[in-house]
Amino acid sequence: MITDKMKDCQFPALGYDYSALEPYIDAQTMELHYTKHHNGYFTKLQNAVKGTDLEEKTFLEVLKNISKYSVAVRNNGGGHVNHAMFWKSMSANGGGKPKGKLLEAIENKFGSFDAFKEKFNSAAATRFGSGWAWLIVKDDKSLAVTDTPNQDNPLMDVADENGMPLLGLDVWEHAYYLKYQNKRPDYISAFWNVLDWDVIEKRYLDYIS
Ligand code: MN3
Repeated sequence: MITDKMKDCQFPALGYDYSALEPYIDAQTMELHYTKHHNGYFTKLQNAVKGTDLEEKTFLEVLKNISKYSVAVRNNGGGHVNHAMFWKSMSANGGGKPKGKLLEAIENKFGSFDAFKEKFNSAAATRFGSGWAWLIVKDDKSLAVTDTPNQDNPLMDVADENGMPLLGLDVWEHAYYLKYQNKRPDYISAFWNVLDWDVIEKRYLDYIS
């Protein structure tokens, strides 16, 4: 999707019912998040791109050079890409651990899967205000955990640490407040129960191959 031209950008299907991730993520939050928040970023991005030279560029080109573009393209381009990836990272049959090469890479980098979880949870819990926590693959193919403010992502040239995102967790209050109120750490713990590790591992294998 990030290698598509911006003019070919489509609003992606969610791929499951709003209630599919219950009890971890409630149906009302899913519906508002997808139809209002994500759709809002998507629509504003289309308006910002229409009739400009961005139409012929790919998401990847634009994100990697985001400092050259408007705040509207940064916020809504990031908002669209981040959410499109987020929905696909989750499944009603999710949870557990990755297998194979991704598990091996996680254990090599962080010591254990639990140590990785702890690092990711901490990045998500301590991200001040709105933003995202990430598992990324850097240019040297090593893994890292990082976080970004607002709708930035690690592909953007403005990010503290760059890499290809494998997994992102939305920690904006709109992602959890109806069910979890101020208890962001409870939402973060619940997230592990809906992760689709097959999808995440495929991103990793596609990127390193
Ligand atoms: Mn969101």
